[in-house]
Amino acid sequence: MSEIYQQILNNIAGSKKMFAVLLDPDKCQGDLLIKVLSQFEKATPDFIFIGGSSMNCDCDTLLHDLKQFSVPKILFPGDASQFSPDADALLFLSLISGRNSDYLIDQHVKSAVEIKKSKVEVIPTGYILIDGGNHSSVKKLSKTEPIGANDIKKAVSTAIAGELLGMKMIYLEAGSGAKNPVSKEIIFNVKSSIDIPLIVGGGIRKLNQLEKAYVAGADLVVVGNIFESEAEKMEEFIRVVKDF
Ligand code: 1GP
Repeated sequence: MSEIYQQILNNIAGSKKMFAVLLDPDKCQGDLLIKVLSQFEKATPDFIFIGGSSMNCDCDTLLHDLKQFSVPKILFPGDASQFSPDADALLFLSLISGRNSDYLIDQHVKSAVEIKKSKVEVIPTGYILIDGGNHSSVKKLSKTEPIGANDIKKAVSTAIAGELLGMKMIYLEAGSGAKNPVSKEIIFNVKSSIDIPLIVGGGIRKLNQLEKAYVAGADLVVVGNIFESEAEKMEEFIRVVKDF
């Protein structure tokens, strides 16, 4: 079964840009959860990504809270413990910009049997951390160095390596709350070099940054941080994508 991946491919074939809201289960509780749910009543993104950076992040409860919405819920896990059989799909992320075996293959080995037994759609994704101008939690937790913000050559060859290894998508990540989102030059050059879908996220908090990422070649943009303080902005972000 690869329904969600097929949906992504179909959207790209139809020149439809996609938008995902990232929810961190550690934060999306209480008042914030109420605000998010009321936003989803007004407008829904193409996908809801769920994942966080803490070890005890409870994805199951948040998936349960979001059950009423038919939007596909995709796990974007910080580690193996964040797998939930209740999700629609899982980004099986390998941090190919880093050289820490834990995030290249070890977390995958830990969760493989449980994932295989479940009905969750698995989308192998090459995860590439690009310097976002501050210390991201991905950098801290993975203990890896990001690719330089202007190092187009390395970003491109890393993305191509991921594609050649059989990964089905590439995710260019500046880190949640990044000072600088991934540059349009990196997005454009990576997109031009691969034949698989391109996801971009990290530090996008304004509509013009969202538009820039799409114009440069992002197929799917992920935004999380800004909605934690300004959940009401979600509707206008979703409108931009629909009008794009
Ligand atoms: C982080 O790419 C996502 O993993 C989203 O980043 O939280 O900065 O929007 P923000």
